[in-house]
Amino acid sequence: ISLILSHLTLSAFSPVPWFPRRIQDLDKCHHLIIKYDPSLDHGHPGCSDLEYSKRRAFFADLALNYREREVYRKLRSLYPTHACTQYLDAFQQLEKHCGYREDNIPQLQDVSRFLKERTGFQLRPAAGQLSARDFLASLAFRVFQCTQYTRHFSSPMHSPEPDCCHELLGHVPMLADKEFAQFSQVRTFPAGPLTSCSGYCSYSQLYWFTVEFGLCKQNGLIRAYGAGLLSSYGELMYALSNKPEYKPFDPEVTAVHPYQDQAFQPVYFIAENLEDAKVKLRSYAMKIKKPFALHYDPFTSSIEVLNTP
Ligand code: TIH
Ligand code: FE2
Repeated sequence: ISLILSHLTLSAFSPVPWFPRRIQDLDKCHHLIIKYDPSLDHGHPGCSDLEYSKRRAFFADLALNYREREVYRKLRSLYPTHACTQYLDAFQQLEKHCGYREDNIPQLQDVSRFLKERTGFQLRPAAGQLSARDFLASLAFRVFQCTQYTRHFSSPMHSPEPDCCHELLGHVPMLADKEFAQFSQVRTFPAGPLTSCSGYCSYSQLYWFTVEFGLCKQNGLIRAYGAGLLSSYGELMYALSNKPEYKPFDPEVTAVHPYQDQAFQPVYFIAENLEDAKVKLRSYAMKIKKPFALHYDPFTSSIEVLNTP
């Protein structure tokens, strides 16, 4: 007994230190010895060779980002029970035609071509997160602006900002659905050019609680269609856990609901279905008085101002 007790006391004071127990844990073993780092060690033969250092940094980045496959693997396991059917259908297509795989990062051009054929949406590389006005304006042309960098490796299951995991796993599958593509364009158009006018910021809120964090009913169950949920393992689990508050999607209420982007959402809005959400949004947008009317011509991909005061 005294042996067991001394063991218990010992382990209480010195718990087993962390060490990798599963092969996936190797993602956390990336501490580097900098002794021979060419940029720090003056005796290194490549010390003053900038090109060489850059190339080394490039490969170091690849190695550090290796865990991206973890984001893919974990999210993919949640989709069948958490994502809406539109998402699941498109995801299957993307795996078949677009190089969506655990060990591959799909290329912007390939995915853009895929979307263009299906729904007319195109992807465009963005240098970083854009203003709501610019972002929404591009949706009017069925152009989706994509960030190019990856989330920090210390937090693969949730990122406070969009990154390429969010664009590829969150937005792209939904943009491959015809109905949703129309939803994204109809609702925001002509929001872009108007978002800077006072009183029109409600479009950002509507975008946030639908395209980013929207939930919908499907066969009596709640499913996610918002990209911010579909790209975050942590928040996708949380959103369908019954812990947050749920409200029925109603543009009048949603448009004035404040949002925050640094943590999980305290409130989610549930749509009856995507068609219903689209109809409601359309009639909401029609009721808003606008200083000028706009018309989008899909043949020339341009916006015309119809009447100016
Ligand atoms: N939270 C999302 C993710 O982890 O993928 C990224 C974001 C979407 C919208 C704002 S931040
Ligand atoms: Fe997004």
